[in-house]
Amino acid sequence: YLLKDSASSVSYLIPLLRRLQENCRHKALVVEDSKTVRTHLINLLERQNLQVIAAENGTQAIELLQQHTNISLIITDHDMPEKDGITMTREIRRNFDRNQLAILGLSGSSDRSMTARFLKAGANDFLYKPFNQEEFYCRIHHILNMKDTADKLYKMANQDALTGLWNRRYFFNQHSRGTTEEHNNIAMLDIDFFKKVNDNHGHDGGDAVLVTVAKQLQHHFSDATVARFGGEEFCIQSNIDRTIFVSQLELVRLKIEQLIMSHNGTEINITISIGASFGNKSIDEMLSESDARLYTAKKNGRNQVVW
Ligand code: GH3
Ligand code: MG
Ligand code: MG
Ligand code: MG
Ligand code: MG
Repeated sequence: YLLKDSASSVSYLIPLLRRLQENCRHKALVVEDSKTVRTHLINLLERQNLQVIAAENGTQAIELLQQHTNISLIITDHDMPEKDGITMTREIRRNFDRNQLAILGLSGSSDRSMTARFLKAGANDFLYKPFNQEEFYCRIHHILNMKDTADKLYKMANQDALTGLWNRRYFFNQHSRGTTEEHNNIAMLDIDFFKKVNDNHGHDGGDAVLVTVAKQLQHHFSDATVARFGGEEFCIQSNIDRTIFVSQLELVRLKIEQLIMSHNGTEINITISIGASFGNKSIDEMLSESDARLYTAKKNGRNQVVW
């Protein structure tokens, strides 16, 4: 059915088909006051296997944006009652950048400055109506490929490749500005005698342990930021009450102590040491306090929480 409308060009069929298989997940929001054009746009996008929702003006679109968290693309008209496309684009850009949420502007206006005005307001791209269907598809796919690349780069820059946890960079970007939250807790965790795990079970065994510990931390601290700082060292930032936080740390310490992991038919037992810090101090202060307490935990025999 792709060929039906685009028989004149074969060159972009391959990326189109690849997207069809890989990316059923992209959700698009069509914003257009004309029912005929809206229906046509929805139809074109659904044929590319995109999930589509629609709004009749900018105000409605912003409401939908608050209800749906996973919209990757907005296709918007300019002239609409209540809120026009350029005003809406400018408002959206206060909360979402071009990589988080792509916007393609459309307009049937004869005003040739429309392209520049949309782009300056923050649109990723613009097309005059009526448009050539192939050009529309090419631009949509270009925008979505850029978004996929941006998502991939974001992951590579902020996630730990082995465990899938956040990395140090993400942690500092998130928390260096301080917090306005009532409760602010930091914990530094370090696996005890991890070098021995590598020596006894190989680097693969060590890696498997890191993945298991990461899973445990994610499970026990699902509302917190859990990061791998490097090697066998992890950091948790949480905004819950401090007594609850300490009991969660004790619980995960005990859970890991009791856990019997198996690697290539042999059992691996490990323990972890933890240092925690609380209050609304700077992130640097809290980290060095946690680190000092982690050192105390190691010195006092490991497998314990110091706070
Ligand atoms: P302590 O109880 O004092 O923390 O002793 P330790 O042996 O855990 O600490 P040490 O810092 O001496 O050793 C950490 C080891 O972690 C050394 C390094 O080879 C290993 N390591 C670091 N990153 C990785 C990794 O990604 N995978 C594996 N398998 N090992 C790693
Ligand atoms: Mg209109
Ligand atoms: Mg060490
Ligand atoms: Mg260690
Ligand atoms: Mg260490």
